[in-house]
Amino acid sequence: MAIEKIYDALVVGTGFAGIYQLYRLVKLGLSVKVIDKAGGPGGTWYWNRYPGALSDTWSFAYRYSWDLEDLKTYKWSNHYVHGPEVLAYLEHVIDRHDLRKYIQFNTEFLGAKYDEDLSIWTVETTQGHLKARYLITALGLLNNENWPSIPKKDEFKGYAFHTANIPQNYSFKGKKVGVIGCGSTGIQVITALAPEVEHLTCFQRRPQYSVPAVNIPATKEYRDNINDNYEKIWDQVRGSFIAMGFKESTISALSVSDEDRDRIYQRAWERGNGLHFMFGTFCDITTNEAANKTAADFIRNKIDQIVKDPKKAEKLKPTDMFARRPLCDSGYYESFNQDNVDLVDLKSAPFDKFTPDGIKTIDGVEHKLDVVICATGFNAVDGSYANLNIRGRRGKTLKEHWEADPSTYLGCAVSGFPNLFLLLGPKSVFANIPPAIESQVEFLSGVIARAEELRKTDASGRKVVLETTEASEAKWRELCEKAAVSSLFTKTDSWIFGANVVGKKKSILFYWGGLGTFRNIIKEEIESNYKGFYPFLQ
Ligand code: NA7
Repeated sequence: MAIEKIYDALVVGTGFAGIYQLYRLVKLGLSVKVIDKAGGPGGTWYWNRYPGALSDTWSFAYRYSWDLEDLKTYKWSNHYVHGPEVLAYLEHVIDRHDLRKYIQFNTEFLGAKYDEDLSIWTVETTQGHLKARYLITALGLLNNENWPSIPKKDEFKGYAFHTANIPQNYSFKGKKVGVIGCGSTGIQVITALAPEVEHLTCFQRRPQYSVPAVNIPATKEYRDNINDNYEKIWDQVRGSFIAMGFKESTISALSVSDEDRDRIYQRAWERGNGLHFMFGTFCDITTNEAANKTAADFIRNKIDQIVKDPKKAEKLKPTDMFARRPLCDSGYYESFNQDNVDLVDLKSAPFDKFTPDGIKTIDGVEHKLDVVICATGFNAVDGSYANLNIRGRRGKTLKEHWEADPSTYLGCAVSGFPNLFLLLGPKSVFANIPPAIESQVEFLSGVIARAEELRKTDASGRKVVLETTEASEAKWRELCEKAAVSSLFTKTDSWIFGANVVGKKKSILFYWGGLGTFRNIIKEEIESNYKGFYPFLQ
């Protein structure tokens, strides 16, 4: 009988996190296997290929920082990157570093079981099982689709897609399209489809605040300036709060005159970027309700100015706080000036049911549709693990462990689940994704490197057991609670606190202390010889 291969490490996922983790583990000289349910790399970007998909971080900061030569030579054309460009970039990184040979696509991760005697994970996939000493899940924050429950879907003669799974050869041109949802995804889909479809019906439950993206071409001068300063730019990103490549404001919105405040908002509106508008203009928009109102009023006024039909403008204006993931767009509000774009306010007329020809709302109106796009978001963060059967010590499942709260240590380790590491697991830092991932990957690669060194020199043949404790988890939970307490995001329901899925308990899913502080915390952890994971060998 052939001896079954035991990999040193198995990584699940080939998005930004999985690819970089693979690169670092290979550099450590470990045998690594990567699996992905998709037919190609890209993770979130592989699946979310809806019309208009765009990263709303500026291009220069939406990439890896660890390959300076590539950073300075790889081409990007605009201030933001569209989905296909992100995919092409990740393919390029894989080829540049010869990583493809480690990856097995079309292989879905179903679950894993830890063997306490051997310190080995057995991983169940749709292509059979695999064994590894370390298991690293890079599943992404947004991979478990959230569908609206509208009765009688089977009766609808047209197609209904979720934005994370739109067939690539499907053309919306000339069709009657319904879009449900107006978060980051919905506003991008609506803006992209408005000019090409026969009719667009936008089903909106709670309106959101959006500012222009200003996705202009990157001139040679702009690019040269970034290239000349790239190291400094990344230093600033890593030390900042939201890590988006701009300096966060330190001025209160309430400390300046009305005229100055408006001038600052207007400048930010013209410069573009939702995150810059929220964090780069004033320091207290997300922490002080009065400051928040000044930003919300400014955007509400803009909606009034842009949208010609006052009834539509009224519906599009949010009344809650400006305290969800900030959005930016390339003409979202302007789309509603087109005759072929309608807005249905679901608060006054919720869904009744699907009909063979569309969707009926409870006011009796039947909205005739050829196709429905559900831009209804995800069961995010811990939701990425909701359908997996991961069993740690004594057969306890991750689901059981997270029943009261999705606890982790530093967003990446779970007590009772030795040698399992989560990239962007619950309570990871809330910040620009690539640098947040890099921080976690580098930290984990460091702890694994240290454990491997010890293992190799350990004469008694003990095994690596990298396991955090319940006490470390509890301390991290407390820190996450403290960091979140002042944020107005806690008072405005969204996926960020798990408040978007029917039946899901609200919880703290991110560390809100910022990337700079998070990096200081992991630096202390390293300097203490990884106290949260001690004793390494058992
Ligand atoms: P989001 O931000 O969760 O937005 C989902 C949208 O779908 C939002 O407008 C929801 O309305 C709406 N929704 C969800 N369920 C329903 C039902 N049942 N009926 C009507 N409308 C519904 O997801 P996105 O994909 O846009 O963005 C996720 C992240 O991706 C984003 O934050 C970026 O980080 C990238 P609601 O506001 O809850 O009333």
